[in-house]
Amino acid sequence: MKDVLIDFFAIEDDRGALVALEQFKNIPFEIKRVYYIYGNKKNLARGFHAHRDLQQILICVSGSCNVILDNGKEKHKYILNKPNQGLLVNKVIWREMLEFSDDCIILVLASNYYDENDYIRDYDKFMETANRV
Ligand code: T46
Repeated sequence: MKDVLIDFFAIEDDRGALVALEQFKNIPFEIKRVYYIYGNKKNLARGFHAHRDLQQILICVSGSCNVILDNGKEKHKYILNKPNQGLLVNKVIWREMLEFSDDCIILVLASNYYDENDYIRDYDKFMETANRV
């Protein structure tokens, strides 16, 4: 699994830093939905699913967390702890999010509207789909 961490340009000055996210510029898809996840319990993992078509970018804008990505052939653990870095999660990738810091806030940019039918929540079904793509 390569090229999934994207470093965003941060405009820094005496006041702090600013990162701008723009579709088809530093975000490789049309952004149709934005949501954020916060208040997570350190030991309660989230995710455990893949998406059939959805592409997303996860940005840990505060604190830190770990994300495991699995494409059916290999798994990789990413530490997200930089507000100017995004993790691109392509379609048909199993994801697990864990080890949240108390101040963790994950901002997610998504390529489509919420659709429960796009989720693959069963690992065996995910493997069948991953083996077909
Ligand atoms: C993903 C990871 C990173 C909605 O109603 N609208 C939404 O846009 C989303 C994302 C979720 N929901 C509902 C569905 C569930 O009843 O919110 C509840 C919690 O969602 P879920 O259990 O899927 O949360 P996570 O943290 O396991 O997964 C979420 C996204 O669902 C998923 O697409 O990739 O964050």
